[in-house]
Amino acid sequence: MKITSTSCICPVLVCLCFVQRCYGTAHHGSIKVTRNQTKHIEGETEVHHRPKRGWVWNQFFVLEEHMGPDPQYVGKLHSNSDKGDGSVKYILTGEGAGTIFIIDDTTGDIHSTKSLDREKKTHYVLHAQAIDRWTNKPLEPESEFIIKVQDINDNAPKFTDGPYIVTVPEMSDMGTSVLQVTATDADDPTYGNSARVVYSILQGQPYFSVDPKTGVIRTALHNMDREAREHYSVVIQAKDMAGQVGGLSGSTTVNITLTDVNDNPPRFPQSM
Ligand SMILES: [Ca+2]
Ligand SMILES: [Ca+2]
Ligand SMILES: [Ca+2]
Ligand SMILES: [Ca+2]
Repeated sequence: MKITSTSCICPVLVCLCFVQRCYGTAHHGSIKVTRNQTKHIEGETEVHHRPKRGWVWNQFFVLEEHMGPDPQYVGKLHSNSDKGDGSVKYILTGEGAGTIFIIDDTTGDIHSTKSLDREKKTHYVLHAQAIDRWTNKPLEPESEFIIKVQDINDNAPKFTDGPYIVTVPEMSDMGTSVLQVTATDADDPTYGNSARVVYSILQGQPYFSVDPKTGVIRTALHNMDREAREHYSVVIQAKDMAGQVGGLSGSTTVNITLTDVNDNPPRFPQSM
């Protein structure tokens, strides 16, 4: 919270009403939070932080990749001095103000007019002002807040290093590590399972296996004989949503060649 006004004579209360968007549902709850109070004690400014009751109070949320025909509702600014007679004018400045984010200067309602991409920009920093429409005097100290772009799962995992070419000695013990593959997912790793990747093997069983969590590929048989078969084409899949149905997936090919060990004693051709 940044308080830019230096002319606080008495404790000022600013109420910002926030509509909290619950992930993945159309449910809206609302929360009204009282802002920090500033008071002067012997010429010094002391800021008291109130408990936030588990809500991140100075954030709005807007869902990314919104495709609807109408602007998306973001939230509402509200000043305690607003009696509903239209004398309070709300002003929005900062990132995307007036272009992406439009405010109704009477009601304080903020809408997003464009489809946003969280993978390009995760949040916008804006400033809210409430002024008297007739005198242009500020009714509240200007305050900073954030509009956070809420993630949806719109990026499949990708193997940026593949395809891979590796070797493993023939006759290796079962469970010998061959290679670790890694898929990256551009979605938000801090929320939900949109970027939580699980690995599986699509092709290459029963000779090889992959660890679902680490992506480590191992030999799954012993006695794999180069003289019987030398090349294996293993296909590994990475699926987000922790591997659940509906997750997005990407795959890569791992070309594995068994290298020779000296396991065939020389034999003389038998003469008839
Ligand atoms: Ca996106
Ligand atoms: Ca994803
Ligand atoms: Ca996303
Ligand atoms: Ca050999």
